[in-house]
Amino acid sequence: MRFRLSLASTTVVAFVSAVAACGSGDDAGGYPSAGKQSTATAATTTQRTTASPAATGPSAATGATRAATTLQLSPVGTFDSPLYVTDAPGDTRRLFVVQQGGKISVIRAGRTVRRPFLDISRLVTSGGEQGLLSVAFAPDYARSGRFYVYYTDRDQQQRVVEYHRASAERANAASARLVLKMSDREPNHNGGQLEFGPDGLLYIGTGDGGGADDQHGSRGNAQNLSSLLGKILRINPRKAGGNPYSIPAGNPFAGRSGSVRREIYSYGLRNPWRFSFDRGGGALVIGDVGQNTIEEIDYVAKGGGRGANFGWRPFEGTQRHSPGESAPGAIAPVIQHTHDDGYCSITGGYIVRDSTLPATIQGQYVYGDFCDGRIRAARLSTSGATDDRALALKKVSSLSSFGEDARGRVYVTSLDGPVYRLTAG
Ligand SMILES: [Ca+2]
Repeated sequence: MRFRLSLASTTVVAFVSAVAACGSGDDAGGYPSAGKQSTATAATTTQRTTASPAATGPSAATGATRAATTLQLSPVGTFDSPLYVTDAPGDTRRLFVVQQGGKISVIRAGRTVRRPFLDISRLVTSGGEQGLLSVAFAPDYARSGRFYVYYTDRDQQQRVVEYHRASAERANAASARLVLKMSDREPNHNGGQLEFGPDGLLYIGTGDGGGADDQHGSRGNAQNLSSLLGKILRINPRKAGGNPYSIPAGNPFAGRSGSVRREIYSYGLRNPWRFSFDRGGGALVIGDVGQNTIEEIDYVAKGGGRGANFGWRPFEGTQRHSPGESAPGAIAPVIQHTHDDGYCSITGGYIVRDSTLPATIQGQYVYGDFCDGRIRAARLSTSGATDDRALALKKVSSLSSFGEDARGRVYVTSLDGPVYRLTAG
């Protein structure tokens, strides 16, 4: 994620300008994931032409009912630097909008409740890529009232903190319990997504620590299994004995000893700013922000993210980034977009399962890019992406995030303020 406010920061200048570091064309070793994207021209969109992309769409000629066939973005409110939307299990009346500065607001019956659900602004460093970055409500929230936030603290470290609600529209600010704190030397690449997976466990996206080129440590953080950075982590966030959380027995490195971090679920990520699980089938889809050249979407079928290596920093997309380094078993992206084409920071979205939307979009992944601003859709599988195209919707400036509620409705946030819902036109 590259926020507008960060444009002047030296770290982001490094992010967008160090072109000389890339594009070497060094193909040594190739990309190890045969059967995935096979093109050698990494700097193009992975887009396979299907003979009949409409085969999965509605049949206008035979449709007995006139289902909606177009989409639109319907405004749901305007906020102060919104960057995430979700709802809480068991409560379909309210939406929660995360704002970068440290507030979570409630929308009820189409109106924004004046008093925030949570305001931890005084605890948060906000600006650039830092701030209050997401919230996740526990699967048993209706009973337990537990929820989790991810934010950059006043010491510029990343924290996952548990809170409890006081009422449906008010958190108990005094209930804070630190779950996980990650030291972080750079202000950029902070991950920030929290998501309860289909297994009820908490998944946490972390950035590679920042700077540029995953520069910290002898081989960076993302390939380093002793670091929590550049990963998707999986934990049971409940307090367990004297520990603030526990390691699920099924974690890929749960049986390792030594310095390997047993919290790691997936690795080889640069900045998985937004990722999601397909509510229809459990696939994991990750928007991993690129360095200077390639933005990527990664896709694995249900369970396929366990122990998966997504290739950074040896590879940026499928292009060699760090010559001579290996990324064992790396899984290639299913979609790539280049900075040459105006992309700068991919914004991962959701596989659409909202039955009120047209059939043409059902089961397809919607996503975007912070700079490009168009909302795109594609059909994803482990063998690649098809029908990747921009939807006929207005551009969203500073496209910071997507969100999804319990009914599968999809939302889009602009860091400039507006929040929209994707609706039938
Ligand atoms: Ca960082």
